Amino acid sequence: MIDIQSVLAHYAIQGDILEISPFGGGHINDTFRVRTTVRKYLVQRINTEVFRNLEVMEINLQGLLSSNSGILVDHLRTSKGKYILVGADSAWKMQYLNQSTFAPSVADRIDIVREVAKGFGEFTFQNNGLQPDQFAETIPQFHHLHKRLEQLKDAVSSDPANRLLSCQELVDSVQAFEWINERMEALREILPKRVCHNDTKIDNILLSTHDSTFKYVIDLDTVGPGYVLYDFGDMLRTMLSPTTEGESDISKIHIREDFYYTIRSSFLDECGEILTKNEIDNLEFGGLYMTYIMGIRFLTDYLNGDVYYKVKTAQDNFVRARNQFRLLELLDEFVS
Ligand code: GN1
Ligand code: MG
Repeated sequence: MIDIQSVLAHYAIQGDILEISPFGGGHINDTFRVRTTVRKYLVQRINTEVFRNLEVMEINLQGLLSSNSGILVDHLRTSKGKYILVGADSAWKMQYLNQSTFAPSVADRIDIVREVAKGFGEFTFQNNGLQPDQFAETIPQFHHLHKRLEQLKDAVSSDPANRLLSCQELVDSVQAFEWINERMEALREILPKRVCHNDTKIDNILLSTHDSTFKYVIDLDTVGPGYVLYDFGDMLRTMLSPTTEGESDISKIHIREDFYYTIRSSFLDECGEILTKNEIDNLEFGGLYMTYIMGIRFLTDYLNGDVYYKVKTAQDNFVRARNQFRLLELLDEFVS
């Protein structure tokens, strides 16, 4: 904790520190809650193995937060005026922790799903005025399926953790969906780039604890150029089924049609007017795209021996991948 105390000294926090405790369940960064005599904050250690270009992240944050009108949580700047504190062997950022809000983790209520979709719809609408070419990807080719397929193929051929036999069936199922990559390559020619969130899972919205209405969009690490179908797609991936990514009972994964219509109409009510016909026509395809890419990424990490996502057991990435491929099958039936 001494480490964190010295980080906090770079930000003008109010009050005396009473408590520092681990917070939330992201797969990549480490987040801590700081309680002082005056208020609460979140301080986050950025995983610099994953986010290697902190300058890009800083520029993106500055561009985004300066245009924010009320839907992004305020971040603190260091005494040098930066959002990101870059140390010798770690990097940090800090934001206010809003009282009376919560991040949903499972899509068990349709009113929650409506509010999450509304939040990301408003985010899309507000970012319409931003120039995507003034932002860059914090992780190069983050949602580039072709690259993700290559990474999987490398992991299959080198099998560094000796796990291929235990997931051969999943590996075989990847090929049947390679058409998703071809379709996306064609869409890149006709879809406009936007400043997107790029990680619109259900957990990345804060709702009011009083009435579960939308308050803030959070986790801005991956904000940068992208396509609206990425952001719409990740909502479908995480909200059509009432299960979490780590669900142990695969039979519980199913698609709720009414949730689908709610997500779509709530999102489009906020930003439909700024989207092109091509974007609107391909929103559902985004669900297939993001589910496929996440299945591939979890499977690749399983094969590589859990070097990217945090895990508690050696089966975690396998279960996550298996669940994504099950969801993908169901989604494919649903949209066709
Ligand atoms: C990671 O760490 P977290 O939960 O914000 C990942 C996303 C995945 C998500 C799956 C930088 O996000 O792409 O969709 O896990 N972020 C990164 O839960 O790889
Ligand atoms: Mg994230």
